[in-house]
Amino acid sequence: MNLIFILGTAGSGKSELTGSFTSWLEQQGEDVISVNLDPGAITLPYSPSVTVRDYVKVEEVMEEYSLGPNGGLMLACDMIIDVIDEIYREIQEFVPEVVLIDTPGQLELFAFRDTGARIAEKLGEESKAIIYLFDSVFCRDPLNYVMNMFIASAINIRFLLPQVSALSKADLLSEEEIEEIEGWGEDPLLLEAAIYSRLEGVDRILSQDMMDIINRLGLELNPIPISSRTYEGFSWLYSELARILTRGEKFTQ
Ligand SMILES: Nc1nc2c(ncn2[C@@H]2O[C@H](COP(=O)(O)OP(=O)(O)OP(=O)(O)O)[C@@H](O)[C@H]2O)c(=O)[nH]1
Ligand SMILES: [Mg+2]
Repeated sequence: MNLIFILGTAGSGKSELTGSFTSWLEQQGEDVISVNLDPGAITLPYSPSVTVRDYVKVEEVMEEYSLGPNGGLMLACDMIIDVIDEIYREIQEFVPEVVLIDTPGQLELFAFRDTGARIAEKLGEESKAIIYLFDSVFCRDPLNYVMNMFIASAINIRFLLPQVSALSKADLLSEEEIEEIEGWGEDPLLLEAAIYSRLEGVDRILSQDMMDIINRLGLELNPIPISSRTYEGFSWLYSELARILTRGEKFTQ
């Protein structure tokens, strides 16, 4: 079984990708299911095979513990740990080859508290990978692009799992904009030039320093442009995941 966690900042397109990539993989003949781990997702753009909301719902947690939306979501995310064994059992009943896992809207609650890493740990011996979404609408700005590199690196260090970056909602950008962002991924000098010409003051210094640190880590972060609307980039994303998880073979033999 191959578990693929989809992470990204709030609104970056995690849920849409979970739904659209599940359908797309089905069309490729893959035995795939989707799992929702966001206790706050009152509506979803897909029907998950397994959902944490059968066990933990943010609105009930808020009411029971008299918490606001953020406190409620924080506690609800922590509570996933208590039900992860049951969720895992439910997943196993499907005997899938690929499991796409949608994660909570607030990335930091999943990735930077204990929750995410402990969940990944609890899911045992399965092969695992992460898709990190760079939200393309924000990534037109080099400062935001570097911020995303920084978060992607932090996730990499935190989870220590193979990771693929994707530039979500690519249909919202022009071809030139996508090419520019792809260039930043391939050649740090192009990113540096964009930082220099488009940013000034603290933004410029911050971006440059962060970029230097990230580059020193030596991580491959070049995001693959994808769209859940047009399915652009899905073949590329698929082949990257297969390369990482199954040495390029199809998941379902
Ligand atoms: N044009 C376009 N819009 C997209 C795409 N993917 C997501 N969106 C839109 O972006 C918004 C956020 O998408 P979601 O999939 O809910 O993002 P998310 O990361 O799950 O959001 P939260 O869980 O609330 O943090 C929605 O309005 C989507 O319709 C895409 O590929 N293209
Ligand atoms: Mg979502």
